[in-house]
Amino acid sequence: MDDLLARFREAVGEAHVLVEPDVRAGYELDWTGRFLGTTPAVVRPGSTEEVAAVVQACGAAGVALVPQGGNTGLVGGSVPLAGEVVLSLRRLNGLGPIDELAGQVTVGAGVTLAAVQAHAVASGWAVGIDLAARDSATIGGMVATNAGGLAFLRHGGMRDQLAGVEAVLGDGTVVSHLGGLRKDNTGYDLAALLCGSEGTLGVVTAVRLRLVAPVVERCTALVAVEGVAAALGAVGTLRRAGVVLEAAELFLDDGMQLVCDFLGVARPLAAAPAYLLVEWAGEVEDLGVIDAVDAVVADDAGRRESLWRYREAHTEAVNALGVPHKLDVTLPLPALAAFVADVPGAVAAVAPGSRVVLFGHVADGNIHVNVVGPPADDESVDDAVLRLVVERGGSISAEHGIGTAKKRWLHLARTEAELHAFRSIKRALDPSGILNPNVLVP
Ligand code: FAD
Ligand code: 2HG
Ligand code: ZN
Repeated sequence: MDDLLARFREAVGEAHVLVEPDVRAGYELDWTGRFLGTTPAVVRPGSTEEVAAVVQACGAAGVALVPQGGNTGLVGGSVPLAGEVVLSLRRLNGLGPIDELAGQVTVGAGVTLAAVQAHAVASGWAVGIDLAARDSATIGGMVATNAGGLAFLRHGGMRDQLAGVEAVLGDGTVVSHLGGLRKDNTGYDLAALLCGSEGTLGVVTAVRLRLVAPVVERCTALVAVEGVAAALGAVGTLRRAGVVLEAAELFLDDGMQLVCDFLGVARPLAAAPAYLLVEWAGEVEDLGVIDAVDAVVADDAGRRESLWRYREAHTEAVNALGVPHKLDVTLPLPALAAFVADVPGAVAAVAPGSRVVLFGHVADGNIHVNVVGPPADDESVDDAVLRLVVERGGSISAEHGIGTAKKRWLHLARTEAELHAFRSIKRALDPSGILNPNVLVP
């Protein structure tokens, strides 16, 4: 290890090899507090060449590494659970010029989403992806997890925003395809493959992003609804009427109470079984097509943001209750209402007395099942919920990925032939198996 640390210092400079326990600590624990590891060193390269040098040094020493961006991942994939070196990409924070003709930009992997959003807005463009962790989550981490988020309904996920990627593979070679050509039919789409690979195939160092047109007139409404079926019905009505929805989010009444207590704010409207938060490009009157019993509508930035807080603060409010088991799942839309109704019972059967908080991106069929109560290492609740999801035709990961948290259940979602192909790809791009070896691929 001393030799390896010396090679790291040579590659990135002494100041960027962090070995002090109190400095390492923030890189060793995940955002949820459920996954805690330990690392001999956190290495912070400042260029693609430095990343390649660190990867080569790890390869030569046979030491594994975990790439880390903002450490906001929710499946235990960004922390060194088996004593890996942490490779922090946050210093790769360059923002390239906006390509006004193509509507694209190239950015470093360590740039935060919020920084790219501000950069795009300053040039009259917007980024087609958004999430509540925007101030910390990095573009490289979002590529690695193929993040979804709040704008998925309108613009798709991270893979849909990609026009190219640069990455360092497991043997230290650099693959770079950042030209951003819209039509470019020249073989394997490495950007699409690296997207969602969770740091197991390559370390993303730079990303070419497609930008979208900014929305000039935007409205947000929080609508009281009877439940999931009513929320989906309202979304369908709005879409059929030609309303261009930017987001459609759902949370339940106990979530509303939890967030109000956590933030110390009043309820924005009378209690209802559930709440649908919709955002659209248009005018306040557009909401008239749905039959809303009670709704609060906002068309200025300040009031819109305060409505969003009731939804976005769920994750922090749940964390304040205790260490959560997070099960981010998708169901076919016709099965969603029954799933939401049945989950509390399925949880109670294996972990009586647990608190279950359900919310999510309803129009995408994506529900975040949060369970607080069972010890961090007790997986019975995870097992019960994921099996229920598969029984009902859903996916065990909608947008957060597999990480270490769901690796044990990947076989429920993928055939043995698919897993065999995964392993072959892993061996080809990371022959010594040093890139995040304990996540995703069983
Ligand atoms: P990290 O947490 O650092 O890493 C995540 C994974 O990516 C790890 O496996 C890591 O090894 C790998 N990785 C990181 N950087 C690189 C790189 N440069 N190259 C290769 N591999 C890398 N997710 C959603 O999809 N939708 C949401 O709406 C959403 N909302 C969130 C809200 C909150 C409050 C929080 C805390 C999280 C939320 N997340 C959401 C989860 C998280 O923000 C995303 O998974 C995000 O993409 C992680 O980015 P990161 O930079 O923090 O990555
Ligand atoms: C969100 O949609 C994130 O807010 C986090 O994906 C979900 O906290 C969660 O379970
Ligand atoms: Zn989400």
